[in-house]
Amino acid sequence: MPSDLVIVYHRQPYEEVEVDGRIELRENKSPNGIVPTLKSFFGSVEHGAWIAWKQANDPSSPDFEQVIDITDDYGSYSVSRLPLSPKQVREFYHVTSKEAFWPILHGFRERYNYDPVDWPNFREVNWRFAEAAAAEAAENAVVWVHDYNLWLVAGYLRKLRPDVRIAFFHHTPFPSADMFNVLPWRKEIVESLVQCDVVGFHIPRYAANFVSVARSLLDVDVIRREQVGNDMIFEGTALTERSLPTLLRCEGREVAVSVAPVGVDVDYIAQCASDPDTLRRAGSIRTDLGESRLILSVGRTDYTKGGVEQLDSFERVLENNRDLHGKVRLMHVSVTANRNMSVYAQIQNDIEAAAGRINGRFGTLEWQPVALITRPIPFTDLIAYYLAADIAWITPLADGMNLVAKEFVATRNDGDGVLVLSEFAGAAVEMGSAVIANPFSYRSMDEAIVTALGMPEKERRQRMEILRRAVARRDIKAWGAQLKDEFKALRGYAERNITNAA
Ligand code: GDG
Repeated sequence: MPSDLVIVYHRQPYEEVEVDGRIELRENKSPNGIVPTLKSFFGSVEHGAWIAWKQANDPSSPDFEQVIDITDDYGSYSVSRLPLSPKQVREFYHVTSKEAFWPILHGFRERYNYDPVDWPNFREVNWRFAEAAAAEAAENAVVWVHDYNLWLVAGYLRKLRPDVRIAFFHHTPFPSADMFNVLPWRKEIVESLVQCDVVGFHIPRYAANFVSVARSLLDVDVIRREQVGNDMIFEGTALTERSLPTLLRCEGREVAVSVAPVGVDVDYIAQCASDPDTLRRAGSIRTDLGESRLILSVGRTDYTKGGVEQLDSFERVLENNRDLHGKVRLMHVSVTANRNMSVYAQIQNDIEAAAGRINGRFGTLEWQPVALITRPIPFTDLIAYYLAADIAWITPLADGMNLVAKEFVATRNDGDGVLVLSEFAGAAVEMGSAVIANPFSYRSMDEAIVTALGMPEKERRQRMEILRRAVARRDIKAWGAQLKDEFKALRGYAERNITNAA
């Protein structure tokens, strides 16, 4: 059945669990997160489709059905699973996306690895996503493509289906032309993106960077420019942008540029945070801590998340503040996503080495300054730690948004707790009332955590109140509502584009 909304996202919209030798499809354990929100869009269309990949040893004859139909609480939709060989997955995802694009998107030119990229494979995989989307889309459907590993889908899809409206959302930062243009495929990527009707980003800076990149490579006219709202301007923070182009004309088409900062499910988190079991769990964590204060740091193991730099800062703080010995503990949750990638294995080793060094230098039988956790913690337990913590210390070197910072704030219905946040997390433009730190400066990092530890209760509560308002204002429901409005507005651009092309 043709679909009015086709979501193209590399992951499947459920978890596959093996039960007695058979694969069962289960809802993602936690309703918090991006996948349930995307699925909720299916509730507003008659039929939806989701395109993802699934590894197959022999993609020409996969041992699974390629298209399955699902009807659940979210609506009725089909899921196309593109069979990719292990080699295709490695080349497309681990090499091209993670070794070449990821470092450039996050501003790490020195980590960029161009040589092993198999560009024809990247094109082929993107082409197959586009073909699958084209096969599922009803006439004039909205096709919503997510993230940089599917950059070429937009251009291919436009060739296959000139009638559809294409929206693209970036979950990562988007760098300036000086950084982005390191990619030798830059023009091909941008030529694809300008075939969209709307290209979306978390914050104005990334959107403005995208436009500067497009202007460096193609003839682009800015036909609308808008001021950024006050709720996304925090004086002096690194990612604040005051105005941005929101409508472009390029190659005879109109392309809207949108800013939609993703949020968290505030209602669900608040409900978890007031659950008696969670409160008991948080209470027992606090009891175990005794007089010690808890600093919590949570993130995937990735050099962009700044885990090593944070541990180094903690080491300096302990070295320079003997009065903190025995009185503060850092729980550093760093979950490895890709164990088979050498770059992540290296970071994991560096984090383990730093934690071990700090515990060895300062720890005693009674007091271990760092508790390093490398396995995923169930979400409800994570909420209990957010509740029990005195400080959330979130200091990525670069991060599209950072949902951990928002989750911590959404959890704190007690109104207390301090957020120390990197000014290079997209979330910082909405959360300027956090203690803002620059992770590239030892002094800024160390002072921020010392300030947070010494902050009087009144100030903690004042800051938390402002943060909670900001997080509630742009929660995941607001994100969904904004995007639904944008999809309605797409009709205008798309129709003008179709007329212009005819
Ligand atoms: C990308 C962008 C952007 C982490 N450890 C555990 C755990 N988590 C959950 C957190 C949070 C999620 O993982 C991490 O989200 P982030 O936003 O912080 O980071 P990325 O994974 O890098 O996501 C990012 C995001 O896309 C959305 O657009 O914000 O900038 O890089 O929800 O809670 N969850 C559980 N146990 C853990 O140990 N259950």
